[in-house]
Amino acid sequence: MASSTLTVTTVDLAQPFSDQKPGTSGLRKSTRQFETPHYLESFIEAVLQVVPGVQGGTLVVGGDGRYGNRQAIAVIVRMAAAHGIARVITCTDGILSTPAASHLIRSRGAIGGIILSASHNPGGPEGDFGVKVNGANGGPAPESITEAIYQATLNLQGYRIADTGAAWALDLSQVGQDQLGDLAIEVIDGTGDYVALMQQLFDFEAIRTLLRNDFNLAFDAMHAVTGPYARVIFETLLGAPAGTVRNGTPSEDFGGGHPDPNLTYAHDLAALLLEGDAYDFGAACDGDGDRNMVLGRHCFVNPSDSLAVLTANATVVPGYAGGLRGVARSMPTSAAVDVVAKELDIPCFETPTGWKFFGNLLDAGRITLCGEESFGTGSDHIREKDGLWAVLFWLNILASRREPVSRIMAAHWSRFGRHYYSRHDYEAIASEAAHGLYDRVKAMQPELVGQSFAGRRIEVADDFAYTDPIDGSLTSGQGLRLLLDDGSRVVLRLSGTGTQGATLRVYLESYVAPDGDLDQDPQVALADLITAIDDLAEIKTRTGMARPTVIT
Ligand code: VG1
Ligand code: CO
Repeated sequence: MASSTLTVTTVDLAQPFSDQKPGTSGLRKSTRQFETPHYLESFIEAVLQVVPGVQGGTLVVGGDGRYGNRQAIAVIVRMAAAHGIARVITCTDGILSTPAASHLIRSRGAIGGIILSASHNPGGPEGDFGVKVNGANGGPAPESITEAIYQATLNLQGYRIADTGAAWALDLSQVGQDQLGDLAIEVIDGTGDYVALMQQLFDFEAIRTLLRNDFNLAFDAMHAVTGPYARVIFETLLGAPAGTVRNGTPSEDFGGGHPDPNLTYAHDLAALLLEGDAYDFGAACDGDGDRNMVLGRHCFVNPSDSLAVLTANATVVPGYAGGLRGVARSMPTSAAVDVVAKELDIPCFETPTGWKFFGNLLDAGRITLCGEESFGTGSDHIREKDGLWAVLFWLNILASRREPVSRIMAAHWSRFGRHYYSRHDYEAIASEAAHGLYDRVKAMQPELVGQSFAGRRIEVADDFAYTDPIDGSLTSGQGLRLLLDDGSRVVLRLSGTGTQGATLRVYLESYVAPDGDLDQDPQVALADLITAIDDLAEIKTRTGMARPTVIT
C-alpha cells in the first residue's frame, strides 16, 4: 500500500538518557529498562544520526526472536522512514541471526544493520533486551562509532519517527514488499541467503554421506534463532533425521533458559554427549546464532582448541582449500592457535575481546579465521562470529578424517602440545566488590613482576592494550594479565555484556609440550593457578562466592 506523503513527528525528550553506552557487543539492558518510554527510540535516533549513508541507504533489521523483537522492528522501520532511509530489509517473524545479518548487509550493499539481541543473555519480560549495530562491512560497529552513538544519546533533545496512526502494523507474517512514505520495506525469509553461503563453503555431499553412515548428530538451538536455519541445513539438506535439531522453535523467552551454549546452560546436550553413548557429535548455538559449542562423544572441545583444530585442518574444507592468510584470537583466548599458525607459517594476531576488533584485519585481508574463547569462531566469509558455520566446519573435518572427535583432539595435542585452559565466571556480583577487587590487582601489578606465583615467576603484569595494525587506533584497559615464566598465564576481566551488577572473568592457561601429560582434567592441571589467583586477588572473600557461577 503506497503512500507518498508521510507525516513525521518529532518527539521531545524531557531529558536525555545517560546510560546508553554500548558494551562489548551493542547496548544491553533489562527488558524493563528498554520498555521505559522513548528508551529504544533514543538509541535508534543516535544510531541514525551517526551511521554514515542514512539518506537513500539500505538498512538490514532483524533479531533473535526474543520478547520485544517485533515491536522494536516496527519502531525502527518508522524511524528509518523519518530519517530518509530508502529501503529496510527485514525478515519473516523478525527472525535473523547475527551471522545471517552480517551476510545480508554485505550481499545487499546496505549501510549497516540493526540486530535486536542481547545474545546469550536470557530474554522475556524479566530478561534482557539488546541492540547490536553493524556497519557497511557487515561487522559490529567499531569503537569510534559506538562512542559517537553514546555521545549523541547524551545530547539528544528528541527523535523523529513516522506518524503512521494506530491502524498501521508491520506485517512480518510472510515474505513481501511494503511502502511507508518513500521507504521500501522488504520482508524476506532470513534463512535463504545464509544457507546458500554455507553451501558454497562446505562439502555438503561429504557431510551428507557422513550423516548417513551411522553417525549421530544432536544440535541444540536453545529455543533461539538458529532453529529455523539448523532445520533447513541439518534435516532438509543434509538428511539428518527429524528431531536432530532440539529446541528448534524460537521462543520469546528461550524456553525460560539462558541461550548460552556452555556446559552449564546447555547441560542437557552436554550430558547427552559426555555421559551417554548414543551420539557422535553435539553442538549448540546461542541466542543470536553467533556462538557455538561443540562436543564429541565423551569429549568437550574448548573453544580455544576448536579454533586451533579448524586452523590446522582448514584445507579439507572447500571454502578454505587454498590455505589461510592469517589468523587472530582475542587476548584471553588460549595460544593454541598461535602454535598452529607458527607451524603453518602464517601471521597470528592478538586482539581485545569483542568481534569488532577483528573487522579491520578481515577487511584488509590479513586474516582468514579468527576466534574467541567465549565460544566464538568465524572467518572472512562474513564479519561476525558464526555458530552454524563452526558446526559445519567441524562436520566437514569429521567427514574428511573419519575419526571420532576425541581422537582428533588427542592427535592435535600430541602434535602441537596442549594448552590447558579454563574460564571461571563469577556472575552478578555487587559492582563495588568487583571493581574494588579489579582495581586492587591493577594497583598491585607494578610490584608483581619478579614475584613468585604458583611456583613460577611473574614476568609481565599489565593491563592489555592494543594498537590496531590497520588504522593505528589504540584501545586500552582490556584486561589484567599475569604472564608467567613457563608460558602460563592468568587474566582478569570485567564483562562488558552483563546487565546485573558485574561479572568477573578469570582466564587460566598453562601449556604442556607434546611429550608431557596431555590427558589431565583442565581443572586439575590448572589447580595451582586457580589457588594462586584466588589468594592474590582475594576472589572468594571479596565476591562472597565460594565457587564460580560458570566454569568452562
Ligand atoms: C562476551 C565474551 C566476548 C564476546 C561478547 C559478545 O563479552 O567474553 O568474547 O565477544 O560476549 O558475544 P564480555 O565483555 O561479557 O566478556 V555475543 O555472542 O553477545 O555477541
Ligand atoms: Co551471541
